[in-house]
Amino acid sequence: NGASSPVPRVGVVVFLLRGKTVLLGRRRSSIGDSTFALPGGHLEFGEGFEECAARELKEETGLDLDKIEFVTVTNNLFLDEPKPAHYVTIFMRAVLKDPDQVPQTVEPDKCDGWGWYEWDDLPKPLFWPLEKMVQSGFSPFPIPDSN
Ligand code: 8DG
Ligand code: MG
Ligand code: MG
Repeated sequence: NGASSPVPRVGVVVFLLRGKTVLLGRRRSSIGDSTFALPGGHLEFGEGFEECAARELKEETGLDLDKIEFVTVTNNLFLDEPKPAHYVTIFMRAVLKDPDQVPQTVEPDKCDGWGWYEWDDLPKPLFWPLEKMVQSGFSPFPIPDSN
């Protein structure tokens, strides 16, 4: 299973919602370098989606999550990259356990820094899997319960 036989991998990423804003950071990676992306990473063997979301957020931002839930999944081909990749990306959403907790740049080699961005005024350029969702009219915010 080396470079000659690439396989699809599973990414788990999180819409961390705070008021009308979501947490984004500028990527440092061969894939999507310098674009704004959600925190998240690779699903590890034996892990649940919620578990992976909580672990990656802790590793990348120091933040603790609450109300973690599945939102949607997309299939993303990065075939024009120097190292072609294929990700099935699981999109979760969550809120902060402690609304006053501040994101830290724990992995400065992978992300320039985190910021809260209004959904109606997102930074550019977005990492294209996210850009594609925005273009389709997708919103990560839950529909308010009418009951
Ligand atoms: P790890 O070593 O911590 O497990 O992985 P990582 O270095 O944090 O992985 P990542 O690149 O941040 O995320 C894994 C893949 O998920 C990424 O290469 C492509 C896919 N992915 C998307 N959209 C997004 C997104 O908005 N943010 C992140 N972080 N990954 C995304 O398709
Ligand atoms: Mg990551
Ligand atoms: Mg990571």
